[in-house]
Amino acid sequence: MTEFTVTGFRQVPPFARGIVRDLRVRWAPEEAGLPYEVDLVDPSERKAPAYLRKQPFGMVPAAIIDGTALFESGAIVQLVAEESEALMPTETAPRREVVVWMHAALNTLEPPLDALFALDMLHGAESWAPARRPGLVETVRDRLAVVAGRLEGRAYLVDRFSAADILMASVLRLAGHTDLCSADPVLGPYLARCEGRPAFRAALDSQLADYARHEPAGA
Ligand SMILES: N[C@@H](CCC(=O)N[C@@H](CS)C(=O)NCC(=O)O)C(=O)O
Repeated sequence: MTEFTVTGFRQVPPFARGIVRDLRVRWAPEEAGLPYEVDLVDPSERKAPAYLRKQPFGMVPAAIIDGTALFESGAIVQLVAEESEALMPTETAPRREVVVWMHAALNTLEPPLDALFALDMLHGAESWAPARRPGLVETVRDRLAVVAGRLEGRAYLVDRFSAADILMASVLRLAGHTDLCSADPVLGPYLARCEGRPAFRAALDSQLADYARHEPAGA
């Protein structure tokens, strides 16, 4: 990989800062020690033809790797991980486990956690919200319990830090406005361990610095 550019939003509401999915895509090259550049898109331009050529759904993140336009945060993290043993073991069995846990994070944990995040941040005042929330929290708890079980006696999902932890920790951060992870004796320390990594701090700092640079005057 000689060229890696990540696209994130130029600005987002405060509740979404540190959550938007370009964070995980910045985190991966920080861990791998690979250089990357950031290219920001204004949210108002996300449906413009020029941006849709990079990300057909008009979302972030998008990325360019060696001239190829790519999208889907999980796919981008995986492609970066394939370049670095720091993120993807070379031995077959642990490599397969990393791929499984990457998909578990994206497909089994992220949907209910994202729904809870959206409910609490965007729809809390809707008449249907109080009826919807308990069932959603129960689903989230069930799935978090499986992750906690997997992490029992392990520092990371697959023996040592990998791309699976980038995705799982990024997804668990969606519950950061609740104590669902922080109060758990396994998930709380796991998330703190992941968030304490210098590469995570660098990725988060770079995302937050981009928002700060583009803060509207008088905000
Ligand atoms: N499955 C996609 C989801 C991307 C996504 O939901 N991005 C959000 C920001 S975190 C977005 O761009 N939302 C704007 C919109 O939906 O128009 C991925 O993981 O890349």
